[in-house]
Amino acid sequence: VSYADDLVERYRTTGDRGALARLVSLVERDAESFRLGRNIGETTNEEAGFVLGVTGSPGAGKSTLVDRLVANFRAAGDTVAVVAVDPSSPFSGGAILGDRVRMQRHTQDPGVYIRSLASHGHLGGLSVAVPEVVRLLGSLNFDWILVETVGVGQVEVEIAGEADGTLVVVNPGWGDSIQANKAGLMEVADIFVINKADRDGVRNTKRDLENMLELGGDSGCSIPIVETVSTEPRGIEELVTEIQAVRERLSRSGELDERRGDRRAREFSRVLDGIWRESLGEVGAVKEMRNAVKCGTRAPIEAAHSVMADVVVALQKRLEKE
Ligand SMILES: Nc1nc2c(ncn2[C@@H]2O[C@H](COP(=O)(O)OP(=O)(O)O)[C@@H](O)[C@H]2O)c(=O)[nH]1
Ligand SMILES: [Mg+2]
Repeated sequence: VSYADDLVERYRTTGDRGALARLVSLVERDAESFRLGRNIGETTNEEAGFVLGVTGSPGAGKSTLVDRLVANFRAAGDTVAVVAVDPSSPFSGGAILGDRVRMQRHTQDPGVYIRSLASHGHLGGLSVAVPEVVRLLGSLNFDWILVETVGVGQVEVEIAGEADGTLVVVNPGWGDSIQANKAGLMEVADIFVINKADRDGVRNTKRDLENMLELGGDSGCSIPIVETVSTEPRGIEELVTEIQAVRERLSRSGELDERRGDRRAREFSRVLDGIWRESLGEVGAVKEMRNAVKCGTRAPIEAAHSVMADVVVALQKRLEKE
């Protein structure tokens, strides 16, 4: 039994928080080794819990809202894990610290687990650790896994795409802000939340959202728009009702399984790309080719295709032998 399996067992039997924290750290450090080192048959729909992405601009009130959602889910007897993803960008200065403070009241609750993670992997793209940690928490019988991300760039929106369902949090006046990756957010939203609805401009923002959704061709399957004031709180129960409805609908229609399948396929491709790039880079002929490109004796595109053609031929020969 591996160290990781031992920790899983310890957490499952005794609820040992230290074991859980160490598990997540293992995954964060090296998600691939963690997965490779495990022999439990976790292959397909192992996630029991629903992964809810919560995304939006910095300061939109995501953490305050997540804190309210946690309280609401707990009151209903559900267990909740929260993953706050640090975009490691200039936007995030102090954000994670703020998140901790805003969710502090739940840290003593054994039914709640809160953790922050970095969004960027060693190659700069989406970290393999985020989906793997989410999958781990899902397999540990948390009913809800809330993933808070800042919806500013492509990678952040990609993380939202890793969820079973996604809340996009905006504020009144959102239409004027240029910080958010709007097109990306429209694509991933299952529910729009207009938070800080205690401020002016709620009606305009709602109309803007409706227009954008219509332009995006979503008039057929209407995406709910819920108004909240997380600080009071106001609108949280309505939001939870909508979240439950989305979960129900996705589950019943089979779309949940489909999304999870797509997610696994994407992760497979991402990991394969990485392994492929790393192993090919170590081959002598590829190193020579890279040098030739550097010196200008070969053109980058032509050289890449040439390497690829050689690899395919070599692979085919080997497969024919077997
Ligand atoms: N007026 C008002 N302020 C809010 C509301 N929700 C959150 N805030 C405040 O907005 C600030 C940023 O909130 P936070 O949850 O950290 O935003 P995040 O960066 O999206 O996680 C904090 O000072 C909150 O108290 C709301 O509904 N109304
Ligand atoms: Mg936050």
